[in-house]
Amino acid sequence: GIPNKLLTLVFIHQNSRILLGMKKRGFGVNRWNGFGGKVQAGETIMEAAKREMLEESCLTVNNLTEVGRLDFEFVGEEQIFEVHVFKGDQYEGEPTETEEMRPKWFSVDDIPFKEMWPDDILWFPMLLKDAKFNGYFKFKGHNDILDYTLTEISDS
Ligand code: 6U4
Ligand code: NA
Ligand code: NA
Repeated sequence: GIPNKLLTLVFIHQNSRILLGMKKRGFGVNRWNGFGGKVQAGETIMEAAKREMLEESCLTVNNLTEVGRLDFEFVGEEQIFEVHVFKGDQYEGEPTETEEMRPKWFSVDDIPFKEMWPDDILWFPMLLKDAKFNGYFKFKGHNDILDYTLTEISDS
């Protein structure tokens, strides 16, 4: 088959707050999301995560760690989206609106799941408690999850 499409998804999570961005164009438009995008030729996935974070929110994150991997199949599309999820809590700069994203801090008790990708509510509890996770989601269109698997990975 064809190689997976590699994507990054980055969250800044500090205690009771998490930074999300309203996607203003392209894939996932009008949804609150993490920051990220396609991995380019010649860069590592970590480098891509940092670059997209800076491009989309004007922040440099100093302590990103990879916490999850999520594979997405969209019915009718051959290519699997392989999303590498990162989080960090130390950054430089001020969250700034860009052409692609409007950043906003949310309380972890008030995350706008109804305006997010429908898989997010399933794995956010793991993200917020600093667990690591692997998932697979089969979507019909951009709203309906037909099948999924989700596994929390223990560090020990
Ligand atoms: P560019 O080239 O920037 O115009 P675009 O089509 O806007 O590309 P891009 O690069 O922002 O897409 O990448 C899509 C983003 O959406 C990545 O950060 C991964 C993320 N994403 C994709 N499926 C997702 C899903 N089901 N749940 C989720 N994030 C998802 O939370
Ligand atoms: Na992007
Ligand atoms: Na992109």
